[in-house]
Amino acid sequence: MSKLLMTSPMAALLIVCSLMSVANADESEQKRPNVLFIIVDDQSPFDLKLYNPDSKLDTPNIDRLAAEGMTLDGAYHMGSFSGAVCTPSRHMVMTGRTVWHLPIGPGAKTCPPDYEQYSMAAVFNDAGYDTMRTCKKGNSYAAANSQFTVVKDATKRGGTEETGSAWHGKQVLEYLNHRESSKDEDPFLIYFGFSHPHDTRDGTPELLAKYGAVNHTDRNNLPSANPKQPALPVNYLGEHPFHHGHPGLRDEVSVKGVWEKRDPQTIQNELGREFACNENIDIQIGKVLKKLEQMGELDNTYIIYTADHGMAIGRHGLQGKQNLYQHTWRVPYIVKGPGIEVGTRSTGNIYLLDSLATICDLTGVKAPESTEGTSFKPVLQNKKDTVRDVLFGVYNGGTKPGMRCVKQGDWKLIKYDVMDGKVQETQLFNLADNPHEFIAEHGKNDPKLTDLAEDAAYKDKLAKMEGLLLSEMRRLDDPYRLWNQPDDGLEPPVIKKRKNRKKKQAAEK
Ligand SMILES: [Ca+2]
Ligand SMILES: [Ca+2]
Repeated sequence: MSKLLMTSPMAALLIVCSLMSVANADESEQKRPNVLFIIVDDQSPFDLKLYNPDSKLDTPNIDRLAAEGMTLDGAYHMGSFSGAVCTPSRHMVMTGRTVWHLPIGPGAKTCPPDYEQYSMAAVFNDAGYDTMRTCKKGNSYAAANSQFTVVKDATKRGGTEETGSAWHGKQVLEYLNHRESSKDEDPFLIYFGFSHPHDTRDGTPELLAKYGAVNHTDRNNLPSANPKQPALPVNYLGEHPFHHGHPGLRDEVSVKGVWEKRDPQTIQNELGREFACNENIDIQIGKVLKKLEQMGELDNTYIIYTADHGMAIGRHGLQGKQNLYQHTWRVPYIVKGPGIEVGTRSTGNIYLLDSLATICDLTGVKAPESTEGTSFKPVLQNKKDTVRDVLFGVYNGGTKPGMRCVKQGDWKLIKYDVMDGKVQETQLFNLADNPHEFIAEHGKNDPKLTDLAEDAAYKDKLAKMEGLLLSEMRRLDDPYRLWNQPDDGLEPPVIKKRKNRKKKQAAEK
């Protein structure tokens, strides 16, 4: 056989050609995909038209990502044991660890001391990627952030190019320009974070005017009503029917422009500010997409768009991120990139903490063994609709044991055990019938559009969801139990008082 091939010129040509095509295939395989991970600070998915068709927010570039990729409807963050919800959330993004197994908080003992060596940038550096980040500073995982080769972090919540979201965009554009001029061919991981729409929501003058809002600073007077402002959220309330459990919480009492006010004028103005900040973020994303396109890198880049958690701003009478309603527990999540079918939508049932396992899976980078996240690549490839059946959430940065929720299918249970036993509340929702989680105070006069926990017809469903919640708390090493759960012999963690807390809070105002 080999003798025949050696003596036949045609066969020799065929061999050369086939070797060349193998070499070409190798070359294209070696061009590994890039990752652009976009994360905004404090954004409800329901701000976006993608998740709420009634929204008047314009985000053409985020819409483009969705049109060219997949939108996930069931994306959640697992929660927080701190009033600074950002902090555990960003630790989960960086490590893929579950909330009670983070290198901070009650789970610190489950992690080796140098845990940043297993975090996002460290993993991608080891795999030969160039890593760069820009984001706000603080309430984050500093040691993991410093693993990025290029770090351009600063908190930018102003209304100008230099003091606002454009600054973060500029850092990414400068980094890409530098790669281009130095002909750097290594794949990159860029963590493109923003400081907005987190308060203070100082928008640019043009975008504030578009959404009829002002950067309101006068505590003694209300901002003017303006027909250009966003409408009140569908589940707006003037107050929450019972205490949320965190007295003096900054987000509920001292955000500039809102304070403790929940009247329509204050809320609509603040939503206008939020939208102005959101659209400004979208403009910066547009500039980066254009640059990637011009460099010929856009089609070889996985682009993720998400937020560290959602936000209330008037929904259910709340202002902050310290609750477990859908507007705040859920996050926006869009992925575009090679192999993801354009314009698709999926449930997913993902956590933010699955991000690391997933970007590793998509790029062929080995995920650290300590990650507890699940890759949802099969969802992105339309092979599966979900990666898990049950979702768990916690907020207990205030009084203990705090709030918990669990969701399975259309059913969701939220429990509140706060204010030293003075508030012990249970809510049961069917999200297919009642997606906005209307409660009695919304006065909908429809037996389906309310909290069903007190309705005897759902007694069995309630018991099942209570059982699911307890099993998730046990599975995830939740160190607390609620009033109507067995104590399991647990000793709740001792919470260290933070020094200079009062001084720090005063400074944040
Ligand atoms: Ca945040
Ligand atoms: Ca390089």
